[in-house]
Amino acid sequence: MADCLFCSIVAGDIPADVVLSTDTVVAFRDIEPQAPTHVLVIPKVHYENIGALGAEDPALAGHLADAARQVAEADGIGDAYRLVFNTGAGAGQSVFHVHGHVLGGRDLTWPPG
Ligand code: DGP
Repeated sequence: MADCLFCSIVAGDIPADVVLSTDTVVAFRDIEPQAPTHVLVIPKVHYENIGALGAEDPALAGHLADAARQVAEADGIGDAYRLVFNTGAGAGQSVFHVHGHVLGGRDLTWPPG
């Protein structure tokens, strides 16, 4: 999609620290990490948010969840990590290409702020 930051990362036009790439999913380290592990998992195809992805391609949403598991296990946090999808500007979403934040490597409090 034109003018989409994460589509540009998928295309290789903007560099990223990619930790996993499959036929359908890419995972790369967040540029503003909030935890020792902070990786974004995204589908290569553009969907605005997790609601749109889940409604239109639930199998791909499952691939995203499995990519998060693989990333967490590779970083040694497979037993304790958080997978967050900010959905909508009011919930903190700033990039409107669906992405799951894989967070871990420190104590994660609840409820989140
Ligand atoms: P959200 O606020 O949930 O939409 O999360 C967007 C995340 O994207 C935020 O944690 C920072 C990250 N981010 C923004 N621009 C870039 C970038 O150019 N490269 C990388 N790796 N991460 C980015």
